[in-house]
Amino acid sequence: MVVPSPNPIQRERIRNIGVPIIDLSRKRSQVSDLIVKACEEYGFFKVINHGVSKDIITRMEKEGLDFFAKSSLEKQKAGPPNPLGYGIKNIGFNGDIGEVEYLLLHTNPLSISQRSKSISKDPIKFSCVVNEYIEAVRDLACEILDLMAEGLWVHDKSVLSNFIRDVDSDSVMRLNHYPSTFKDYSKDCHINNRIGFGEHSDPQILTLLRSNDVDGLQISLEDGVWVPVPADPAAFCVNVGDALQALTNGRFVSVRHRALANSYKTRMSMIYFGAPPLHSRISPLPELVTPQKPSLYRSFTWAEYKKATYSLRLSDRRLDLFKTR
Ligand code: GA4
Repeated sequence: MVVPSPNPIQRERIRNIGVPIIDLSRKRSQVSDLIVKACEEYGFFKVINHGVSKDIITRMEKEGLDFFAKSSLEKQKAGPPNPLGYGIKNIGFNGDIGEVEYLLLHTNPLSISQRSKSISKDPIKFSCVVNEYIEAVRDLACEILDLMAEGLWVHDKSVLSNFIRDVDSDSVMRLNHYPSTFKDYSKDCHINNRIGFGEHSDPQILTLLRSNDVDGLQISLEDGVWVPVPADPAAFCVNVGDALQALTNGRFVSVRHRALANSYKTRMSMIYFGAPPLHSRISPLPELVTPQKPSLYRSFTWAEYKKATYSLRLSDRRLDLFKTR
């Protein structure tokens, strides 16, 4: 069975009017329908009026910028990324490279407090700010997952959010810093469209990304067609991850995306990846499996999926390994 892909009319629409922007302050039933539609068509949408305070976002952004402004020697103290910690250019363990430096953190407060010592001169403040941001963004992710469950008419409305609410959730938070690629060779100005973070899908359930006012993110609607997602610091970009594609039996699409480092300005994104606990089992929700639409994926634990993820390259279609046929 083939995973649904957008038809030419949908593709034209997204090219002309851009990615769906969903106002969370609208009527709940309308919002859940719009979210389901966006996840089926694109696996991607933006949310506005999301309720995450500007203050929390600004404080997190400042901690990130302060960290990346440090000397390379200072930053290396928070590395190497194994896979958590500070990394530069190298992504994962299998030779993927990008024009990016990053900080990858587990969302567990204990892990954050331990890591902060090598990240900030004021580790207590750093942990507080990060924990506060993660809590706010996790709440938003849970709300979105509940809206999805409502729109999908599944029996247990918390079945999706429970995975990331769990104290043992394996969720991670990433700060990506893409330095400007503008070079002024006196009269000659070069702007390179270098790949900051190459094409991939996110392995987890749901991703919430917020960036500063600098473009770079692109989503792929089908192989070779890239749609730029204009930066919008007031919005969160939300995308379906592989685990949610499996849970919805392929109804939602885990969107392939990438980031370009092609700007005069430096881009920084702050990304929350909502994941299940390692021992959690992922299999298509029973309501979404019917004789007409049998299970597309076999059941797997998040630990199993993560192991497969890290054994492959960034752009590999790892969910294919878990197909039933
Ligand atoms: C992509 C999504 C998240 O950023 C991430 C990435 C992870 C990493 O940077 O360590 C991976 C990548 C991501 C997928 C394939 C593997 C693992 C790098 C890589 C080559 C933190 C994640 O969970 O998967």
